[in-house]
Amino acid sequence: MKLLILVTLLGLSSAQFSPNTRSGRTSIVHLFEWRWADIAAECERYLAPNGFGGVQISPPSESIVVTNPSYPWWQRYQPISYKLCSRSGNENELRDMITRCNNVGVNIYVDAVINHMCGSGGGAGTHSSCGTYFNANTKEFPGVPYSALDFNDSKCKTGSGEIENYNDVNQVRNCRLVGLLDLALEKDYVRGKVADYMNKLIDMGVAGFRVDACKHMWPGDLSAIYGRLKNLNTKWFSSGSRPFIFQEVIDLGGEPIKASEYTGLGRVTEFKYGAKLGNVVRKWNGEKLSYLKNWGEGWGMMPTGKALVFVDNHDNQRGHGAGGASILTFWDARLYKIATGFMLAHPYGVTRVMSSYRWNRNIVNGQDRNDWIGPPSSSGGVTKPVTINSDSTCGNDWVCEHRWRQIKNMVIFRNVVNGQPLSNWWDNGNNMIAFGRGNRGFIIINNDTWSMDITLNTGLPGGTYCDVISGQKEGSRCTGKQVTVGSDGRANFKISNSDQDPFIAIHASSKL
Ligand code: AAO
Repeated sequence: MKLLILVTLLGLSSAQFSPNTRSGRTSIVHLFEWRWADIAAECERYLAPNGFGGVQISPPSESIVVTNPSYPWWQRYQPISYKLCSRSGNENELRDMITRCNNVGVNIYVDAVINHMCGSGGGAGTHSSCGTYFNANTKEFPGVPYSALDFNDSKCKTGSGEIENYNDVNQVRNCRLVGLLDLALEKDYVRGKVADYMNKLIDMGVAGFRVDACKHMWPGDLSAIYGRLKNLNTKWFSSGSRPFIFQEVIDLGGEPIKASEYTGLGRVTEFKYGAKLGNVVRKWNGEKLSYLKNWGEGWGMMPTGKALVFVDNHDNQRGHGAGGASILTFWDARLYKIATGFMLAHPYGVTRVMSSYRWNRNIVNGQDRNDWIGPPSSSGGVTKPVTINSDSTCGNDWVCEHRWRQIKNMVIFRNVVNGQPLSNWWDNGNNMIAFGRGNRGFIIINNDTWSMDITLNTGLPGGTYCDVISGQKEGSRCTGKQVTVGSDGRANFKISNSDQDPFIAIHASSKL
């Protein structure tokens, strides 16, 4: 028995931190609101050939359908049951996607909404994505089934039943987050239903989970649920593999609930990363690129082995969640590429690339009144397919940041330099920096307002390399700038402050 407990503990403490990515792949992409059929095709035609490790998908569970406002993206964060039909497709399409992505070595991570069901004002009826009846007033969700006994309300001590004060840990975890009916996860029955849902997905072949709203769940309850999860499906993963767990906890400092309460259970989303990097790249608050020399733990972030990092996410790119105005998104494309390029070159954390859709912003006093708008849709809230243009960009208002040459090529860069230490740091004390990753890759950025012309030690073997930002290596030719590295490892770099993309990246596989 003791041995069993020890083995279980060891399993928990070592395994859930690995994204289980295959063959040297290192990054995840969030294909926010994509249909399962489109993700399956994207795995085969783009993600696998370009070395992406996996996809975070939008919640696959049955959700409420909201018509006022008209089919907002956030309706999917209001579960009605754990049946697998959603705006992205039905269970068969989900299964087909998981199978096809796994078959080309691209993992699927499910966004698991397990803290709550729909909002208390969600009404009663069959306005749900599989058409299952529910009653939010009486807290009945027969599709699971859950009844009023399975919710936390009796434990919440605020007058409104809502979280009123983030400084009160009990409120944050026992009361309703923005009106969402809060599940009683200390109940064995509720834990069982949640674990059944996650285990069904594991059997279908998913590699792990983004767990939504973890700040609002007690770590002990989460630990119990994770402990009930099966190992990954051995059709695709080696025997004994644990599901990758990355938990959404917004910890920018200043609240009693800390990310560190969750880092023993799995990785945690590091929200400081995008908020601070946004300030640096925008040069706000006197920040400079040269200050990034001790980026990571040196900036008060969690240990690298615990962190899931990103420049923006589906919340803070539209003013939800946290991070504030500094967050960079595709709307600021030039700075966004610099930030994403830096993230993918730097060794800290497991990296997640965002892939968005365009919507009509309506910013009034710094707030987007259209922050609710759902994915590109035809009438009735039917999500439009992701079409691919002849130049490999996406149509139908899908932004596909992961297909931008600079970002796609930096995903490859990260794979090529995987495991190499940060090396040969250089900066000008201002906004020009450069660093290498052992003898495998080198990046140099000019975010100053004047041009750069500098010779630096790259740490790379001598030869001619193709810059993967201004172009890329195609066969034996280079469509971008060429960089000549001498036998001493030194190379000259010229970057004008007015270059479209003021950075250069070269690596072992871009050698001509
Ligand atoms: C919708 C409607 C609501 C309605 C509700 C129920 O918008 O008006 O009441 O339905 O009918 C998403 C949307 C919500 C949506 C919900 C359900 O964002 O608008 O509500 O679906 O449809 C907190 C949580 C965090 C959460 C985040 C949005 O801690 O877990 O809020 N993110 C996840 C998902 C998200 C989803 C849910 C959870 C729910 O990623 O998409 O909601 O499933 C502070 C706290 C944070 C807190 C934020 C926002 O942040 O620290 O924990 O996040 O406030 O309330 C500074 C501080 C920073 C602070 C920030 C903002 O930056 O440093 O700490 O200011 O004040």
